[in-house]
Amino acid sequence: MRMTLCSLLVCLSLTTASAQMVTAEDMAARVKMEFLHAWNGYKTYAWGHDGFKPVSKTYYDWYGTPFYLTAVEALDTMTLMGLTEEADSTREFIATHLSFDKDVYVNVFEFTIRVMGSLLTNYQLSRDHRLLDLADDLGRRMLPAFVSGTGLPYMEVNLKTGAVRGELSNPGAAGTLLVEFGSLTAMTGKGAYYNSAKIALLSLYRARSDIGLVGEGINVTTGEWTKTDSHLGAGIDSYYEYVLKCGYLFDDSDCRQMWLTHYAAINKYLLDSSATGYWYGHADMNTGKRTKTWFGALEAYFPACLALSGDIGRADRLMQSCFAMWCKYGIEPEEYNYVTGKAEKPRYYLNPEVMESAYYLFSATHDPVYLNIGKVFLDSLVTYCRTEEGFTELDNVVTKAKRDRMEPYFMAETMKYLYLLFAPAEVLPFDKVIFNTEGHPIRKAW
Ligand code: DMJ
Repeated sequence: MRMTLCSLLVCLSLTTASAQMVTAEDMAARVKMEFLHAWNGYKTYAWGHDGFKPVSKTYYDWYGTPFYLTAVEALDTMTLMGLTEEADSTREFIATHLSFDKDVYVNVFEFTIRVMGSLLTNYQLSRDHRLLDLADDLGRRMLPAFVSGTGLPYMEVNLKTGAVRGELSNPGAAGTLLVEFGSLTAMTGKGAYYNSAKIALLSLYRARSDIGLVGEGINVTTGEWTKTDSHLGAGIDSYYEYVLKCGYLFDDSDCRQMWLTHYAAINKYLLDSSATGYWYGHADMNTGKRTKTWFGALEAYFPACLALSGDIGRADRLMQSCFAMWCKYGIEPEEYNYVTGKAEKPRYYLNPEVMESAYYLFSATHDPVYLNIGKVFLDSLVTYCRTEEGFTELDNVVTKAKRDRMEPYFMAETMKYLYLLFAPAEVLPFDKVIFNTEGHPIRKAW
């Protein structure tokens, strides 16, 4: 990685000296300790609930009734960290308490990536069949969501009745299901799962514009685009990620072709190699005309995709930009205007994407610069987001004003990717797994 920007040099010079004194082993141990800090806070104040509010030291549930999201999401991270007793007791709790027989509407995308994804990974890690049975039960209850006329799933499904709602969706929600639903088919032999998610993915692909881009809003009953802004961020991001990953995970030639089409369009219309660096901005999906010069925390997953696709050069250049964006305020904003240098959405929700990209790039290149970058990320999290009992989101990366929420993905992704970056490669053979978009690794060994 070439350090070309002043802020990178400043940021790195502050860290390189100290990074040289700490080994990757020390760093892995530090990440594990910080994970336990957050986990113990959750266990003390929010056990039996979805999420932890680390400032007020209480809990929250997404739907009034708990699905134990933090415990579900943290489980494979604990196993990978070697926290075996903690993982075993948590798995037992989940297997005996988690139930989907509830009269609530849940978000199909979120329950797929967070809950089904974790159940599948943890089934593979433990061979505890109860987890696969739970994933199968959840999948069966979510299948009615796909009956929309276009094959694109409704946003929400009632787990008990199968009733659906939410016609206004987006590619991220409708097209980020095949890693999990396809794996569920491979593990259970029930073809409906793969087919439903694949049809949804194909419907999105067919709805792409003439120049090969997708927008950020689509109606699942008509297939009409409701928002035509195109970018790599919220509402679109993991659609591209799953097109790429499903090509590898399932040897799916449709997905491989879809990735190539989108990859060319993304590099033609979204790539913005401006005076301030190498970025991917926004453009209208039909005309390709630039609409915004924004890039942010969620888009920071894209260096990982580029690295996975074999494009290390672009991955590395974009990672430099991500790191410059991080260094600007000492922590990254949700949306950053790379032309004006201002945070357009200054919040930081403990997002993991930039750590994920550092891990992919280190795994692909073994260049220690990514370890130094990872150390900066951890130091920033500890400096700005750590509370007495956990870690919290920031309302504003400029003022560092804190919110009162620790999202479960902090345990599934942010801490896991940092740990894997520093841990010995044997902890998880990188080339044998595909991570779902929530950081749950799925091994292609059905
Ligand atoms: C996670 O829930 C998933 O990674 C999702 O794909 C989008 N990003 C959030 C965390 O930032």
